[in-house]
Amino acid sequence: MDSLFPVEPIFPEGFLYIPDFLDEKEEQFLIKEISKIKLHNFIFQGFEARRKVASFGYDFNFENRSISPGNPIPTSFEGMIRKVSQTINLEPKDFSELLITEYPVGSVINWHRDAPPFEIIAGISILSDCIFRFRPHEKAKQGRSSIISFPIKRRSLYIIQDTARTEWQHSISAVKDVRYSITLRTLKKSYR
Ligand SMILES: O=C(O)CCC(=O)C(=O)O
Repeated sequence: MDSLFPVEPIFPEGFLYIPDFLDEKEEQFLIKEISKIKLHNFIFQGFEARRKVASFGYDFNFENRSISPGNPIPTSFEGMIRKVSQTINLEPKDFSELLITEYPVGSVINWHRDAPPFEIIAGISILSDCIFRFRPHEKAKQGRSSIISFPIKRRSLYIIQDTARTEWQHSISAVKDVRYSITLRTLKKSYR
């Protein structure tokens, strides 16, 4: 029987979701800072995705799967990085990479696990909501019934670590309105 009440999805272990992580003033500040940054089209295996990105701290090259030091993380993001790190008991310097992504209307991010050098992933949603999805990484476990799909609100924070990071893939369905995300990632010890 269908429930009259919305049922909270059961998130994979290691996934944390914090709605209203930013207040409206903090979001406006970040929108202004993002507007100062030149974003470029994301290229994966020779194909141009519709989303645009800019990365700082480290650059992961998706063509040869290598990592190299990148442009320094702009100081204007320090307050937000401090707030995220306090929330999950890390030091701001633990976040080695900051990625800004712009999703034009109708754009997606396909099923993936994040690049191997990175460990803990923190994602802040800006300007609009989206539908976030998880599915098992192991092919044999994949199927329609194994997809966990739920809304991620603008101004929220999510954290992906542990099993959610290693045993699950994530994706974002076509966005209805322009969305920005700020992704912070820590680097695994073996890559430092
Ligand atoms: O936009 C997001 O929140 C997800 C970003 C992501 O999964 C990625 O850049 O690998």
